[in-house]
Amino acid sequence: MALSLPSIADELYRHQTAATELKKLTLRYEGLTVDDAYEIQRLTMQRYMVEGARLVGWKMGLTSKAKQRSVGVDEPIFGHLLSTMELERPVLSMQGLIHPRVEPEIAFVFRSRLEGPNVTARDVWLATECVVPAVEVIDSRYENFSFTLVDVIADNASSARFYLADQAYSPYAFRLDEVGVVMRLNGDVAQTGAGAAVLGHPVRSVVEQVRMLTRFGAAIEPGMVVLTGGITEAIYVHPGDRVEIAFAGMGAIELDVI
Ligand code: 0L1
Ligand code: MG
Repeated sequence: MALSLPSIADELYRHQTAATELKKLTLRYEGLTVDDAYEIQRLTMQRYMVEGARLVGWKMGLTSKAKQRSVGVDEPIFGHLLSTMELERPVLSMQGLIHPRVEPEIAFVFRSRLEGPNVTARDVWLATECVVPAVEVIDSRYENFSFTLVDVIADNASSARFYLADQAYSPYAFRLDEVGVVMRLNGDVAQTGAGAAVLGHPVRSVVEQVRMLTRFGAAIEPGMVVLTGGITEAIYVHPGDRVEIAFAGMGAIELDVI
């Protein structure tokens, strides 16, 4: 089928807003590249912004070796975070979602702009206002949560919802690579992990985020949030579930699914 990136973006937007699955783009459109996929992602997100959503930050995906292996890649990807994706309370409604999964993350919130190909971890620390425990809800719009790299980038890196805990912390309070996480589903331990699962250290994820954004002429702006990536594997959730995520030394998030 002939490639029209705006019409593919239109198709994705329709499936995202209607919460309906679609067949992988790469099965239907030959020759789609990673750059095409980021352009589809940008065009899709623009649709939401024209309707009033605000760009509030970025998310890094495929930041753990396990996730990279599952897609057969060795580098992370990124997506947009919109104001409409942010949960004000730790309550996740299944409305508008297909087959959501949740994963614990550490979010960075920025006080100053970060851009450029040569950004370092030191630049990231200087620009960081605080770090916050977070939960990301991912929800691939593809059938069976199955995709290639190009498909998932076009689908905004499976981004669906996110929640930041009420309490923020100084970025210097803890070694973020050593922060341990225990995620329980309805009282049973479902996943455990540590911050080091995120590219070795969550700050590396922000460095990568800035470098990748630079390629596309974008930046981290003051006030923005970056979700650095899953500390554990994501787990499927269903109505009635309660997910408790304990971040050692950083409190806990209790998320109810309705
Ligand atoms: O946040 C993530 O790491 C998800 C990236 C996309 C892959 C997936 O949906 O599992
Ligand atoms: Mg994630």
